[in-house]
Amino acid sequence: MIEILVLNGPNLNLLGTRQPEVYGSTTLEMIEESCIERGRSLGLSVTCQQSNHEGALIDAIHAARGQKAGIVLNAGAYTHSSIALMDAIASVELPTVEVHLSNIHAREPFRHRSYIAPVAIGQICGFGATGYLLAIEALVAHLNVRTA
Ligand code: CA2
Repeated sequence: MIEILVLNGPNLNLLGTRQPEVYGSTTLEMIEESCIERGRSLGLSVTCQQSNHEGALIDAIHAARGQKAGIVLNAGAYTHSSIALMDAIASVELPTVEVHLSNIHAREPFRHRSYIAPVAIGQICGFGATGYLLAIEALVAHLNVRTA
């Protein structure tokens, strides 16, 4: 079975508890469950991980090499700062869809730059939790997986 990794970065474990006006009221656990369910309906196995630590995210990306068909990544604020994460994505050569709950381009200028975008196959932002499901579908389309 095709397997994909849904990887979330710093502070996203707090989803649904604070700043609902920016990030919505859906918890990370609910998002992960919906990703697993969407994967199931598409005939994919979805594994979800979250870390607040840059190195742990890099380790998860490295571990995905040869094990997963692709990655859905919300790198949180590391999106705007981490050349190390960019290098990790580039090094594993796995198709990666960048996701953000908020529309980073409509926010502060420092959020407009993404170090992930140049090494991702595409970016989905501004659609809240639905963005993760759109990202899974985009990844499936990219992989040309036959859907169930
Ligand atoms: O919109 C997104 O998904 C972001 O990746 C979220 C990051 C932010 O730094 C990016 O610019 C855009 C922040 C995640 C913080 O999540 C929280 C959730 C609840 C309460 C506080 C923070």
